[in-house]
Amino acid sequence: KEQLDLLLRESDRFPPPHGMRLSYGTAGFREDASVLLSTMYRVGILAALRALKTEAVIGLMITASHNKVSDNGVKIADPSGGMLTQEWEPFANALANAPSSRDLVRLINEFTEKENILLDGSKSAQILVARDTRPSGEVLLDAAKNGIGSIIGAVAQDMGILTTPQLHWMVHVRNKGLESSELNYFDGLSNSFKWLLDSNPNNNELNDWDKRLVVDGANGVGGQKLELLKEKLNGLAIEIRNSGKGEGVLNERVGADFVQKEKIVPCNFGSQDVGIRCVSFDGDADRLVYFTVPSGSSNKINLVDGDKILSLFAIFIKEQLTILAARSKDTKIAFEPRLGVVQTAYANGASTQYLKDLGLEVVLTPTGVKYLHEKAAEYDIGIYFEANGHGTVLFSDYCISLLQPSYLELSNVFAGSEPHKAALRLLAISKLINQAVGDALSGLLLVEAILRHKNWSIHKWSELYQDLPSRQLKVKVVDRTAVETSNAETKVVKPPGLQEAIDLEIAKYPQGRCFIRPSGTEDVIRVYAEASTQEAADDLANSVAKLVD
Ligand code: NG1
Ligand code: ZN
Repeated sequence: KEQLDLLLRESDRFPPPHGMRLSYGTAGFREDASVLLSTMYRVGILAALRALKTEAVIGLMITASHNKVSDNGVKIADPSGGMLTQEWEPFANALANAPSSRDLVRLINEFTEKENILLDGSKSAQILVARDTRPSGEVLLDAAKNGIGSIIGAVAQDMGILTTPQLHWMVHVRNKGLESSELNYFDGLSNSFKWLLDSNPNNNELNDWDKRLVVDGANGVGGQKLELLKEKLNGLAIEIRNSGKGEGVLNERVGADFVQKEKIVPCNFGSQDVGIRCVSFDGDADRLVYFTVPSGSSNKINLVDGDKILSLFAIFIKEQLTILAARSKDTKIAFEPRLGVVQTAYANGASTQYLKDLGLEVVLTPTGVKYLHEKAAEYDIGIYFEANGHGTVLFSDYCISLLQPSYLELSNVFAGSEPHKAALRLLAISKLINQAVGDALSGLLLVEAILRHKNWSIHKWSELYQDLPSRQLKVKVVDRTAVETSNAETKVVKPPGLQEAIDLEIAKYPQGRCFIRPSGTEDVIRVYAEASTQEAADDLANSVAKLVD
């Protein structure tokens, strides 16, 4: 009774917007910030219920990532630090769209009964909440805290301004009973980075590798956090631009999304950066792409995207596994870790071919980290990346246990031997790279450590394979749900006849590949096309966009 009164009273303060259908998409709820108050409140409730149900710490992150500064959004981190289980998404949608407080309370009642969640205050629940640097974040965070406070026993712990992956990491380690402060996060990154650099046999003969690195912080939280982390790093000369402290606007002509989609220099980059290794984060620092500025007067860049980051990680990890597998006959390890690579249909076709030619197992999943992550977790070591720069490397607990020095020793893999070093490098990678979600800060450090190991310039790295020319477009539509797809989004199944029409277009272009899908974060249909020349890729994308219109 007390609980129901509290819910009714509080939720009356956060009426939902009229005539809107909210949907928990690929990255939670995302809309113009002005309509999100009730959604935040309700997602606060959702997080509290999830914490009660799982009896674990849950995360609630307020961000709209690479979207424009006037947008905002909210997503939940499950106990593992990964995305909210898909099983709860329908309930999330129902909650966000409940027309009145009475409907809301009825929904909560039904759902908690079905899920056996006790609302009598007999259990406590903890939710870590954080936000990115968007100005709307503060008020929205308060609404979310109100939602959490509307469930008796649930307590919000405000972590302040964080990158999305920092919050996911905190949830992940907190549920393992480990220390989870921001300082712990920075220490973990800097220590494992140092360890990887020190384990480099070629440490003294650097030539191609350049210490200088220029970072585009998208005027968001990533640049600010890197300023702090930088103090703990040796061996890198990092310059941060678009840190959010100056005039620039979040994600406006800056950041990973802009750089990857437009393939032109972000603001405050230009001829002074020719040939230097540059990297762009997105607005909440869960994505990164590298690039270089070529000489000449054009504003084009050479993009080194998520597919190439994935390829670099895959090469290095595979090399370590090969060294480990070449251990002497009297070792007792009978373990050959299964390495898998996960991409989406947006991966450049040349990258998929390259990875397969390396002998790697490559799988495609639909867009959205939740799908990639889930697939990658099936391997002992699973590497996933979206072309846009979101990705990470997952190590199974079993794999990590076999890389421990104590286990290696027991198995006659002795300190100082090459297999021992390779195992410890893999262990350092598992500590460096975020195990919960893609993370621009840890991704950057792993790229840097590997380039240094291999003594590669960014140019050398970029030449691993030549990207096929591609074009991405978005088409504004009234109802994006009219398009349905299958086969990891590569085939349209609804409306009928559309796929056949797309196939006819594709057939006109050598090396042509094209697919469309409804965006999970914007009211658009996305079109992706690849072909042997840029002109052909543009034409193919444009003609398929016309079919959608
Ligand atoms: P949608 O809007 O569903 O395409 C975009 C990205 C995803 C992912 C999410 C979450 C593209 C083509 N899509 O999803 O990869 O990053 O945002 O931020 O880049
Ligand atoms: Zn992001």
